[in-house]
Amino acid sequence: MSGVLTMILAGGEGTRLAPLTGIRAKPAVPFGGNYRIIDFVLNNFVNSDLLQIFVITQFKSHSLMKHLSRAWRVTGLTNRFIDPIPAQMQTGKHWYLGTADAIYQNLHLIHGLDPEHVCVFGGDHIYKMDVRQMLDYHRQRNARLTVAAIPVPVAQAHEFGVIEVDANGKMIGFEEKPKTNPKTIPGRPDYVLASMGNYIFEAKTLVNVLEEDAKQSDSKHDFGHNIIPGLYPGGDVYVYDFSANHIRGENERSAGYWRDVGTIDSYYEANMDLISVEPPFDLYNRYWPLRGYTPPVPPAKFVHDEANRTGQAISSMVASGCIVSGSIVYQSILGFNVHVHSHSYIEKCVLMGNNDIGRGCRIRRAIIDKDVKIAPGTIIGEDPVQDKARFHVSASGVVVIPKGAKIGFDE
Ligand code: ADQ
Ligand code: ADP
Repeated sequence: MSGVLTMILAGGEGTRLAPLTGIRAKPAVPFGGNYRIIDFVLNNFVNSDLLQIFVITQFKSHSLMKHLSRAWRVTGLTNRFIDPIPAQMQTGKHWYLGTADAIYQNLHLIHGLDPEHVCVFGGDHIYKMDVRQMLDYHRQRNARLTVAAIPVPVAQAHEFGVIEVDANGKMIGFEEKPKTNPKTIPGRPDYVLASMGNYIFEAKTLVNVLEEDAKQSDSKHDFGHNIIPGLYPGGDVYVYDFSANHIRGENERSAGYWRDVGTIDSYYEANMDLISVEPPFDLYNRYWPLRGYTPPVPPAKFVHDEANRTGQAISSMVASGCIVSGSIVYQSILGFNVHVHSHSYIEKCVLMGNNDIGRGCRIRRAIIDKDVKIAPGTIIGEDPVQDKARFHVSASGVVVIPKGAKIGFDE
């Protein structure tokens, strides 16, 4: 095998994505009709033929575990695996104290496989990366650690680890989520170089730094706050420019596409990216298949209703099992098994699946979680005051309806 072990961090609380994370971890949140957020990073590793993967879970892990067992089961014929790891309190009576502790508590898994390199990647970003190219970069430099990075607008610097790099790609500065005066990219004062939260460690370096960090009582035991700032001054920490990553069949529009879908608005916009006429993120590249879980349901169906109105979906993506009958779906994403009844109009919405939209509804700019039923004649997204009184509404005015809600039946 390649001597490369992967640990996907999928245990964060995801509070900023509430209420979608009310009952499930962020990596398990449905995305793009057919997928869960974690599918994208897993496809990166599977398409890179790196198949020794542990998925480190913690908060609200049941939905994620179910998804992994159904969509990502790898048989035991070879030493390839995708194994979900529950939090097990391996080092005492406490959950993971931070991302570094999440790996520290699982060091026995690293010792067991004795890899040369360990990829520690986040579980909640939408992007495509050929990880082999980052590994080549890491190996060529004999790096102790390589951090993937991407330019982001300076206004967002406070959400990221901000990196300074020399002409050879060596890390010479790092500040986690700077509140003021972030270091901008030389010659590009509107941008900072942000850490993507994806790391490739030389295995023995990782083990050493985690063991050291575990002894520090004042540490947050976090890669961004403690491990990276502590490691780079000692040298041999490199920065991998994600925009140099190339995947066959991708065009210039999609190069460097990476979204942290950490808030309702960023999650919503990333979904909308998929249905734009020339999408910056391409689900249809046959050289980069995107797997997920597909339930055994029939094809989507579009039907004339009794008054001969055509059910149609325009500039939209519609998953299997849906029925759009005598109604119009415009610029929207429908997950599995959504039924939209006659006289309804759905615009710029994300419906996650198992939804029933009654007759004569008008719904705009809403995220509708799984198993939500909406009564006939319901109007959402037309009157901001009413919406705020009834629903969770995001900063940009997107209405979010949590899983299983029944809307309009008893009002
Ligand atoms: P954040 O985005 O704040 O910063 P963080 O909350 O540390 O990310 O989560 C990173 C990953 O670890 C996520 O996939 C999350 O689900 C998981 N995770 C969080 N806490 C965990 C825990 N206790 N146990 C297991 N998994 C956990 C990080 C970096 C920044 C970088 C951004 C990029 O610290 O430097 O810029 O990611 O998004
Ligand atoms: P969530 O609200 O996050 O979907 P669930 O526990 O309902 O929580 O679903 C989690 C995972 O379980 C899904 O990703 C999918 O893989 C699987 N799943 C959900 N419904 C079904 C089903 N009817 N049959 C088989 N698998 C399912």
